[in-house]
Amino acid sequence: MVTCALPYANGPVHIGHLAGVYVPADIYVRYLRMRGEEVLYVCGSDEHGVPITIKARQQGCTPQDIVDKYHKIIDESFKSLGIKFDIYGRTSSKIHEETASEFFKKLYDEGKFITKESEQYFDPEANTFLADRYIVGTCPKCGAEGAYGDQCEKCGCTLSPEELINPKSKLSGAAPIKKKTTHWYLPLEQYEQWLREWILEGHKEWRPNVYGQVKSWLDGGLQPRAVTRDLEWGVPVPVEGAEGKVLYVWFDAPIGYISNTKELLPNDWEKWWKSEDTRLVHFIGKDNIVFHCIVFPSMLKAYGGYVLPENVPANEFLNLEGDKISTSKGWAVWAHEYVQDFPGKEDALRYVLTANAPETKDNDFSWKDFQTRNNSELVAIFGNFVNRAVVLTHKYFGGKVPACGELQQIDRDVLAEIPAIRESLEKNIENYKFREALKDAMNLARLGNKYISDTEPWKVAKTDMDRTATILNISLQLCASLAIAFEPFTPFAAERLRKMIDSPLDWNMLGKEEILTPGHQLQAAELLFTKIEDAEIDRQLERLAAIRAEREAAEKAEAAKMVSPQKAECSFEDFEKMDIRTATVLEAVKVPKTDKLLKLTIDTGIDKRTIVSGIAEYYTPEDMIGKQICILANLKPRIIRGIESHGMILMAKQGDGKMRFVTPQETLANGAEIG
Ligand code: B3M
Ligand code: ZN
Repeated sequence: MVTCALPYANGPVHIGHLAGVYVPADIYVRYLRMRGEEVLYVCGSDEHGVPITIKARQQGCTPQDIVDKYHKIIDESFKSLGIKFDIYGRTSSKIHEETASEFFKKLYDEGKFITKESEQYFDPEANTFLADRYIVGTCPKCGAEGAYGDQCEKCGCTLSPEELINPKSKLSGAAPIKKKTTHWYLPLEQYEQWLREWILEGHKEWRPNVYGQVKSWLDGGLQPRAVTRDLEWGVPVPVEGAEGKVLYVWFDAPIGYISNTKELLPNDWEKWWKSEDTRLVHFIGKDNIVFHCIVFPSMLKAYGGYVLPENVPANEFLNLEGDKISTSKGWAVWAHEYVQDFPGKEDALRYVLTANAPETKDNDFSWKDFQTRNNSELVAIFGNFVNRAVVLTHKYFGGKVPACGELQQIDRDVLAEIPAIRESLEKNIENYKFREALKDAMNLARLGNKYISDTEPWKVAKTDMDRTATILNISLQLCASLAIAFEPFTPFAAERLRKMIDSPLDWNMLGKEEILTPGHQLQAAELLFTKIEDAEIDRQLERLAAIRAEREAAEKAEAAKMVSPQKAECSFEDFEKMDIRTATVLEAVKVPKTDKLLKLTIDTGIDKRTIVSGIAEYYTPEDMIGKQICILANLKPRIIRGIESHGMILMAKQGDGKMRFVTPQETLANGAEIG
């Protein structure tokens, strides 16, 4: 039973999701299937939760409209990338509501929950409780407006609504008040000891990032977790007196794995969840670890009779061109856009996301690396080898697999390497090390490519057809092995290859010396992979550059509004000491060898003098000449870069650091006093 985290149906999936969860799971499942394991591969959309209701409100539609839209987009992107679930269900389905409801009810009836009364924010105008996301205000940490009650998206800090400055309801704009409400909680602390034994003692083989996160949660001590919310969108709490309450999205979503199984196999689902020989594996991203390793297992344990995960191979995050992927900032490569922009190159994305998978640490996706890996690995090694073997077989043997003659040392050496590669590939996949496994598969292609380059059958053919036959036979057997080894990673190319050489899909054949029998007819040669040109990459980079520029402009505009705090008090006498006057710039030149300094000759009405000012970043000398400005005339002269500066130009400086000189509303006589 293999599950993938249910994507939130409030946006499309991007390469971070693919690399973190769906591509590795798909590799694993395809591998198990080839090995003859009985596998059920389940996913679906997570269609509840507050962000979906917020998006609906913003777009003036219902939450159902939102999830209908994204469910379809996500489902199609998975299909187009060859990620083949047995079912891609949804948590707004009837069967899910029934299943989640029944799950809650049983725990409720058996007294597995506790209730707690707490004070929650309430919108007195909209007459409804407010989820943290529905409260916005000023971030206490960075001063940004529009920070949410749970998080500031600007500086990324975690918040609670209490911390927001000037909190407002997103619904009505009213200031929220606190109101008492009662919720059901799963007392996780009761499961702590059991979790310790099951995971910390029993699953030391889990990935260090997963094991470590679980350990730190357990060491920190578990608290009761609310499993209900005051909200309208979700599975209604099936208890009298719970009107206006729904199951918390993180309570119902993992039950989605079960309800989606039920949807597919109404009469046969239980064996996948309740029989002792079921192995359950959850593929997730690192932000979901606590829910899959602590909360959901505790729910299953409380319910009783369910199997627990054998492993939870969570990945770290994938960045994009050095920056964190962000849906709200548009900083992403969307799966559905990729398949449109690179038709026929689904495998290239799967390949690169696996080669770069963030299995042990966060990793970066860059378009240049994508291009290089496609062109110099898939095309130049794997594709090139297969193409040479098949084309030469057509050329010399009418497309029929030639017979293998007597082996030479170089043949024996190549054949001797294959079993170890296969063994390593299997071990790596079984241990969820998909990057390493892909390297193994690629090593097999490398082996073939080197073999055909070293033996040069196109030259041998001029003198020795028997030897040519042997070389091509060995090469074609390797191609057949590659079609098996690459099926989990690049399934489209693997299938094309199998069709081209008409070879079987059977893991047990991998590495065998006679997968294809002599005389066996090949189909016409077809390129397995094609090059990606610079222009295609440049187009993607330009798109990202535009997004980055837009974001930076927005950030600057935001920063410009920020106001520095007021300085310490000064006395009227302090102020009176300053002689501030109007003056006109007569001449302006850049101070040599500096970026920021202008040397200005100023008519102050009193005299003509020199002032050196750090405004060259904002004004050219030509901008300044003839401008009336304000100066602090009696500032003690200072030597700046060898020039005596006699006074200071008054500048207004805004939050983004931009400076503007201050000029009187209408032109005045020079030397007019300001105060
Ligand atoms: N939808 C969170 C996420 O996409 C959530 C996963 C649910 S798995 C049961 O990160
Ligand atoms: Zn902030």
